[in-house]
Amino acid sequence: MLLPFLLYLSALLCFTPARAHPQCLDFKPPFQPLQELQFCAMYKNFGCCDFARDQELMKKFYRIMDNFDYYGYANCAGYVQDLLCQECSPYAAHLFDAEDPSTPLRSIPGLCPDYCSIFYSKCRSTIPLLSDDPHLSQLEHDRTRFCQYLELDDSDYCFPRVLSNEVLNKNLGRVTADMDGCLQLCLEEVANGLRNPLAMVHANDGTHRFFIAEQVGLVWVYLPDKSKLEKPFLNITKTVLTSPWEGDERGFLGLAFHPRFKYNGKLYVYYSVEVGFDERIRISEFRISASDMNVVDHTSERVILEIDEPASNHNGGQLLFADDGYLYIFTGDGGMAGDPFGKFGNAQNKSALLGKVLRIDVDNNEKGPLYRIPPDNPFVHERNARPEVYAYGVRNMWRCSVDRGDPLSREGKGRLFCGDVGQNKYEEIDLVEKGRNYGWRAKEGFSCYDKKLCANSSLDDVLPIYAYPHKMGKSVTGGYVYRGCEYPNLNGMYIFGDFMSGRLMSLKENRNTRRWDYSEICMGLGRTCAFPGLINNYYPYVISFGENEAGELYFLSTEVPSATSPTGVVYKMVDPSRRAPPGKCHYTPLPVQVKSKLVTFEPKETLIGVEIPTKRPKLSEVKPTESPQQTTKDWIQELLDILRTEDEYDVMYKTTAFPTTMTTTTTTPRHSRRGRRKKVKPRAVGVDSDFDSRCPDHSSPFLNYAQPAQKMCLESDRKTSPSLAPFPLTEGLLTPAQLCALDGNKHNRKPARFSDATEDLVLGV
Ligand SMILES: *[C@@H]1O[C@H](CO)[C@@H](O)[C@H](O)[C@H]1NC(C)=O
Ligand SMILES: *[C@@H]1O[C@H](CO)[C@@H](O)[C@H](O)[C@H]1NC(C)=O
Ligand SMILES: *[C@@H]1O[C@H](CO)[C@@H](O)[C@H](O)[C@H]1NC(C)=O
Ligand SMILES: [Ca+2]
Ligand SMILES: [Ca+2]
Repeated sequence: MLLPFLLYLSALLCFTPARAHPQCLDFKPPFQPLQELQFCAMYKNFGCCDFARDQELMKKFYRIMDNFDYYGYANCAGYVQDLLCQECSPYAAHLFDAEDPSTPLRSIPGLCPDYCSIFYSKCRSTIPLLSDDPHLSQLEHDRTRFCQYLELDDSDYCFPRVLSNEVLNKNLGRVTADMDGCLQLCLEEVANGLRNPLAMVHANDGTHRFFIAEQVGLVWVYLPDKSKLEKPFLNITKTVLTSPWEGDERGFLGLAFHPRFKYNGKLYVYYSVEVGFDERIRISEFRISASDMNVVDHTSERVILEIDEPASNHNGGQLLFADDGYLYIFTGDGGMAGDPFGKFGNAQNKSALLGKVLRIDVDNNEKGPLYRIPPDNPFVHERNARPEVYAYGVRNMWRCSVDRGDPLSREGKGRLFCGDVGQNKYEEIDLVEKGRNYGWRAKEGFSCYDKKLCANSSLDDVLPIYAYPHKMGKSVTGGYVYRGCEYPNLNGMYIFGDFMSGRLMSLKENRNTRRWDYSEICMGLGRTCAFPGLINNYYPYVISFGENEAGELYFLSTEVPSATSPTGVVYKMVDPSRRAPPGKCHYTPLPVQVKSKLVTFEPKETLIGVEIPTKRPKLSEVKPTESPQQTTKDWIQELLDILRTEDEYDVMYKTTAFPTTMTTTTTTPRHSRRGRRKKVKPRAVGVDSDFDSRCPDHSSPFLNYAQPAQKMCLESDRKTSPSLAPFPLTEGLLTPAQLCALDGNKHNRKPARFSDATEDLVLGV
């Protein structure tokens, strides 16, 4: 009984405007053409045609217009150009009913009735030249039925109204955001079945392989086509210290390939070990096997550095090579809570290797010491300071990355970003620079933690570029500045997440103010992610981020954060609003000699809560030339082939049916979807289109994975729920959406790794 009422209420509270969903005939987002279009100039800045396609359309136009005398030309040239060029519209898929691969494409774009009427009366003789749809030729003598046939179910998208629709055109080409400014991205599943996957790296050797590490001490090789090698790349499960405990921060924690791996075959790993009664972290060097480029030579291990760990938590774990070619090691403060070791903790103690960013030189270490100190390390001349120290005042940096810099200007290149996990109140993002003090334990985020140390004028610390309170998440997972090629809107955005809340976030530097602007990242609402192969939900324990060799961005999360639970998934970030122009991001991976068996990737996740209506009831009466069920062809390829063919309109229409390989349900009746949703595993998700956009209650992923059955968070709920009363931590008023988010967060409390939730309980801090 309650559910229909809530639905009704949500309908009252929210209004549902047309939600923009630009999409091209190849089922992908539109783009800015590399070379300006000459013929369909109205789509020269943003649309679905590149220069070559534009030229073809122009040729086709002249072929058609050759049939007309001067008056015919004068009357109809504009119409013919309009109709041909709608293929280049950013809404081409809507105009041609190509959003759903299972329904036939139109041969003429959907026209608004008034436009169609005039077109019909002036230029109907062009119809057989534009289309050989037999239906159209039957209707050639009946204007009303002709124009009915060309109408679109969704009249917002008909031509030319689509051009003047403000909602559809206002932010066209930019990242879609909801009313609260939450950026709506989508995901592509890349790998699954992983047990606490905590690193994804590439070897920078031109092969475009990616390597995924599991906490237990296994590293797997994946080829660019997502297939996985059955034989592990590295297996040190026997040596690695970890447990199935969901709060365990020990294990295989990081790996980094030498920048010249291609030539020297070296890689570095960071893991927990037990030596006698001591727990340590160990940084080791390995070499690739001489006989198999996809396997490490397990006998080649050389221990570069070992550090005693006084407690089982806060073990750091990031390893990376920065642009200077040195190896950076990010240690935790040792553990417990409040950095209790020594007089003022480890992090502020430069004689300790814990709570630091270390920098060492591992080149030319065949003879002599396994590593050297870079001569310009900041404290090499300071008495009692360890010369490895590069930066200090670190609590437990979990995931750091180097900015590749703007692809054109190189701006930002070499910056070192980290997420430093907080104690009781704040999580922070830092820009790590040489010799600087990152504050811990004097400070946590912007606030004082140890009042005495904090008041000391010699602290001279660097504040984070961003910090957030524990109402938003309790354990930051640092990410990357997006510098990939495929999604130009994301360039320069630092994208990161929170392990506990599952929140995805972004920072972008304002070039004028030099401040970092924050935007939350949500999963696309409604049909925003309704593209083949894309999904709008993920498991909430965001463990790590990764970049592939081309710079595309990924994150790794899991449903149950235990080193034995095979629920980890790797997701690729996708901007559904805009892609790079075709051909721009092309690369050819170097061949990989595979000796092990290959396991083909099988995606398990689906787009949920989105129904793609089967449109064009009128056309569905037309018998398809082949049944959707019987064919297993790759319909994208098929369509691309068709699009490449000369006189594509003719062929396009003949091929009326495409296999339904889309992951969405096209036939599930509305009312049953909620039932289905309840069964899905908890995950962060983009929301049903029928509880569309403007509802504050669906602005955050928390609501959705927290408890699907309770995910509605309405004004009325809030009033009756005392737990949602004012939140002390945040200055000013929270928006309803934020309140909802907090409420969702409340449902999601579970023990978790890399966080202090458990620690704070245990230690009562
Ligand atoms: C990893 O090595 C251990 C022995 O050290 C072995 O028992 C285990 O099966 C190996 N795992 C894989 C996936 O090969
Ligand atoms: C700093 O750390 C070193 C190495 O762990 C330790 O021996 C020393 O006592 C510490 N100093 C202080 C003041 O705590
Ligand atoms: C401030 O810090 C410096 C350097 O760590 C130390 O020598 C000094 O005693 C501190 N001052 C106070 C008042 O704690
Ligand atoms: Ca520790
Ligand atoms: Ca700090």
